[in-house]
Amino acid sequence: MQPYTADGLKDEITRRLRVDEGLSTHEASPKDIYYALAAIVHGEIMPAWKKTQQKHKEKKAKQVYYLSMEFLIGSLIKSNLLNCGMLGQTTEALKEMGFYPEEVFGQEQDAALGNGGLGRLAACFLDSLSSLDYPGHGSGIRYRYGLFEQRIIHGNQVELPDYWLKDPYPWENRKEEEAILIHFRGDVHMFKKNDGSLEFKYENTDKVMAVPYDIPVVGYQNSTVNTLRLWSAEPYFPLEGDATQDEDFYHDLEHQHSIEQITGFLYPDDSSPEGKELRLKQQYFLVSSSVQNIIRQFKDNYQLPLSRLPEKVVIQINDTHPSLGIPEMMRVLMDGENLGWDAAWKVTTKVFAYTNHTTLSEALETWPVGMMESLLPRIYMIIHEINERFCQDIWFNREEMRDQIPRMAVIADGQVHMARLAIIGSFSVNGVARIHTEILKKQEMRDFYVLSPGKFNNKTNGITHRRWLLQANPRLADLITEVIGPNWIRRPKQLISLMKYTRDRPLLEKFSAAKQANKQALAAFIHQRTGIAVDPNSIFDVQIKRLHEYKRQLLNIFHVIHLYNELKDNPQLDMIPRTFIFGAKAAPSYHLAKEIIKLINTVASIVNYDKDVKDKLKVIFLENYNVSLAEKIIPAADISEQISTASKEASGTGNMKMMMNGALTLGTMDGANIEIHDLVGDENMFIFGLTAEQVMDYYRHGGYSATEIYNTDDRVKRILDQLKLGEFGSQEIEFKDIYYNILSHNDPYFVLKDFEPYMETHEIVERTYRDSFSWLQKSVTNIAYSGKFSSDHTIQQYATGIWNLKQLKE
Ligand code: 4GP
Repeated sequence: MQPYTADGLKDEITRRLRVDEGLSTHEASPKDIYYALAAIVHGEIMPAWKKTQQKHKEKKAKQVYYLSMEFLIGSLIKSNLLNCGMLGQTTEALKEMGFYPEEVFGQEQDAALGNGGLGRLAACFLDSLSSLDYPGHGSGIRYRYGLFEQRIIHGNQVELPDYWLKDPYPWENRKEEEAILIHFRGDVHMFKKNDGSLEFKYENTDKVMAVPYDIPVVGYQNSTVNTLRLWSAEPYFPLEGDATQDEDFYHDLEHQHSIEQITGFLYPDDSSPEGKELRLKQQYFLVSSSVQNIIRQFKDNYQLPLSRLPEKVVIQINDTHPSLGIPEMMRVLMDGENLGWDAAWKVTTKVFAYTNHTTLSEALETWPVGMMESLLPRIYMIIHEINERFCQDIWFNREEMRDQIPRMAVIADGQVHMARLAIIGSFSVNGVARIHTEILKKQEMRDFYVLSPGKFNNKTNGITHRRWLLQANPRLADLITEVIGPNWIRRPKQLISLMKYTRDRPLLEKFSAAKQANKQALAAFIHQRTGIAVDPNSIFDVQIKRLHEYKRQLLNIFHVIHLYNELKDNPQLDMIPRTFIFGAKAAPSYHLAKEIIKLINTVASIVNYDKDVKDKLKVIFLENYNVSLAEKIIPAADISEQISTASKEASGTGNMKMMMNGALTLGTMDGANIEIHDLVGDENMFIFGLTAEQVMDYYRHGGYSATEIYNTDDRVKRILDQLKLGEFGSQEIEFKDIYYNILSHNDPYFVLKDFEPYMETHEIVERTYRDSFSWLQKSVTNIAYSGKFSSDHTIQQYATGIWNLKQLKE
């Protein structure tokens, strides 16, 4: 890629505006500028993209395909500019042209094609694959509507559709000529061939076209551009004169609409049977298009027999959602390519690898047999056969495990168990943080671990330091480069050299100044969004993540209520001003989570306007939390709240992002917090609360009483009574459901149990913050050790430990 100068860019933007839109720069809006800029960047990317594809073909290198129902890529303009080496010049050029760069970049709507951690991880992994020159691609769904847009109205979450494709999306290339035909339903016929083997043919299937849209995944200044291929469902129009097709049917508008629905929404509401079937359709749509595409590319690129597929292809499935890829691969190999069962199974089980992202039971997918059988008859037959053979194998070869068969069978209790299918059909099963993998091995997947211990491995998550530090926090990134030079950008572990400077006062002051400037910027943003003035000298205490009971936003807001109660009792209370910042979306059908959002907003509406509180306490709920908002908040965080009930958060990745930006973690010994703790120790983070062992012990043996705490801790009683009676502040809003959930269900996430240690730890936080030098040392220590959590490191581990993939340097 030829680097542009700022002047060159100005000329090119001006030229494009004139040629494409007939506009002068004076007439152009920020959106016009954005599109001109995106076209220039796309033009820069195209040749490198083509070259990367050629290189992969020529070198006949092994490829990884990352299959995921979610890719939470956010906005691409800045990261593409950064990775193309054009961000600095562009910023300069835009300013000189009289535009605010952030306003221009802000014209791009986030591609919110994911819900949270799992989807964002997939996006970070793609960035690292390209930046490290690995041949690795994403395969996902091009939802026309991404994750809903959240509005807060009278404190309540209201969901609006996220029509992110309203304006043209400049990064995608439609590849109609590479469309793939997908079959649903229909009749399966079995024939015996001359050699005695069986042949399967399908008739009367519902046919759907999967049309790929390719998005370039640009590596960091290395000319590698991989592909994120997103599939869109479109009606299939048979060729004219094909007498077997009923024209009227296929032109029926309702039918067309139902096909387009397949890729209509991310996560359709699955509370109704129809909705659930639509999700199953989405899953099969993704895997069928991906697997057929992979086989086609393999044939085109390698000219090898399919038995050698595992030498050239590995498919990583992101949670169980794409695990139908396993029977789909069997189907393609057997029915399409004439391999026998044993040969096909040998290939399949050497190609698939599975990552688990959660042990929450409600997330362990199962599908009713009836639904699977009618929607995907051939796939169901194959799953049935996989199950039979698996159960028989245990029965005959592992007699000591016979009793476990009902717990391990893929088909049991009238359901198809997707995690079991994923484990059986994969050569690798990994968790996403050390403790998570241990829990999988010892508990959730214990039987499978006993059966095949060698499959199980850990790959602790990571985040791309390019987006989350270099791009999101240029003040800090520039300062780091000033201190230790630029090598950390390609080798993030070199951030550790910052440890040499933790006693250098003048230098630490510079880190402090960068944080302060970021806090000022966020304060300005908050003011513009909410009209509330927050004090940039207060502690910015941040909890941003999906709203879930286990993540315990409730514990956080209980602490805020407690502080508020204290301030009401004693307005002279000596405390460092605090700003509590929340960002969270709740699943539309998750009532309690929405109540918690309402509670946070209610507390905010009281606290922020109470004269007694003055400026000591502010509560900010920023609506519509998404990737772009995270990029604004994270650089300004002082405290990173990672307070899940121990054992519940598989890893967390927000914890890594905030650590990398110099926030101190206030957290439980859960997920990757434990690995942060391994690195920085008790002195540089604030750990509190029950351990995973203790939590699991309570679940197993009981012995915890929430009511007892309610009856003995006056602070807790006061808060809960305020919720129940609606006596909170001057408002008459009751939060009885929260109250009863805690007391009648014995506080399933141990909010009350961890309340006391959480309060104490907050006091320690405050004392620590008063010593600004020591705080800065801790902050820089966190940044220094955060390189280990770059997704570059994680991807290296996947590449060597699971994928057996080589970097393709020039
Ligand atoms: C999330 C986990 O909750 C989080 O701990 C982890 O860091 C992230 O995956 C990436 O591995 N799970 C999901 C999900 O987002 O949908 O199950």
